[in-house]
Amino acid sequence: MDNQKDINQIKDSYQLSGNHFISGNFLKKSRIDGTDINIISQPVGNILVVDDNPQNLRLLIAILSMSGYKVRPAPSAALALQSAFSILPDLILLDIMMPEMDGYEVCQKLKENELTSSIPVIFISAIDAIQDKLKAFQIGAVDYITKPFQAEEILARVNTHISLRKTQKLLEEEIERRKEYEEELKAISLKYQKMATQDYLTGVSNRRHFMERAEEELSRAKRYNHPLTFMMMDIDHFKKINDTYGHQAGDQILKNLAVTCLDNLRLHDLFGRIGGEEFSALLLETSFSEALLVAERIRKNVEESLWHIDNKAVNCTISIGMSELNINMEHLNKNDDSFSTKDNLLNAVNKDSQTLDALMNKADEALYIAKSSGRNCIKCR
Ligand code: GH3
Ligand code: MG
Ligand code: MG
Repeated sequence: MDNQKDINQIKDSYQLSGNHFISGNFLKKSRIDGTDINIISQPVGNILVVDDNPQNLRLLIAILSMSGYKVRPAPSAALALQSAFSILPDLILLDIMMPEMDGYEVCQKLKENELTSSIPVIFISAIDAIQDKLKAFQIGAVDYITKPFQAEEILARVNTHISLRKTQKLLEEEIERRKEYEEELKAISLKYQKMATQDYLTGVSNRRHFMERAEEELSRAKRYNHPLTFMMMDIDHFKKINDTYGHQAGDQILKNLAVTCLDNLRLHDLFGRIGGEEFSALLLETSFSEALLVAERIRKNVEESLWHIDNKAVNCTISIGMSELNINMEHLNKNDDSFSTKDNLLNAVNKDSQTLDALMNKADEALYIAKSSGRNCIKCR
């Protein structure tokens, strides 16, 4: 094959159509409003051509450059790998038979690396055996062109794979954009969920969330006759603490108190800030006597804590009011004949009257008694 003649023919046919090739860029003549203007296009793709035969290399460069592709030649496998990793090409035309390392091995190395694995590789080889073609596809080639090749065939296949690659890249970018968007949405939704359920200052449940969860747990406890205790806590003379140490110190005390309470409750107990300096807890599966021990531990911990806020040692006390779900434990879940229908009915009526509001009111009454009994104490109703 007379390569120089081929190249000249390709150039001639290109110039006949009004286009010119200038050093890697693609000069296109256009006519707008009767005036000829030259448009220099960006390369339509970046192709690495690997062939140890200089004539083949020159011919392929000429064919591809003429179509506006930016072409990088690599006359050996080693240079091909070096070139591919330094600037990622959009496509690789790869000769199979080369000294030292053949095209298959080059392709395998590219496919093994995350950076280069998705670059389409077209084998271009004089080997025409089906086993070799199959091997090429098995190791990840997208196409196979046999030598001697036609310029039109090279261009048709390269154009197809370049445009497939572009579509694939666009899709990948779109998927990435959507993933980022979804992450953003998730973060925003989480933020609003937190805002809707958490107390802004202490991070514990806010009143609404606490009440919602408490309603659920109360109905579960009633259904399964499980014990449950409600606790209402209020900081003693908090107004005075604010007046003495400042509102910010007061805020810090609210945060510290929340931590102290959480430290003394079990993970599945409910806890929330239901008012300015009022916190509530719902102790699940907990009888009055057990809850009393927890309440006393919290009261004592708070009383004994000395919080250092703005270089000042501050302490406070709390009063606690408690109420329980009265489930009449001795009679329940017994298939015993002595447990009369009347007892059953009484128990049902009793449970129905024990709404969350009723429990809270009772705990509130107990808290009122604790305050009027000198504060820093626990009262039950
Ligand atoms: P008692 O022992 O009877 O409960 O007295 P008290 O002073 O704690 O109760 P009172 O209801 O008179 O005052 C509550 C104070 O709590 C007044 C209010 O400014 C303060 N407070 C409410 N919310 C916050 C808050 O978010 N931060 C701070 N620093 N103070 C708060
Ligand atoms: Mg108070
Ligand atoms: Mg109060």
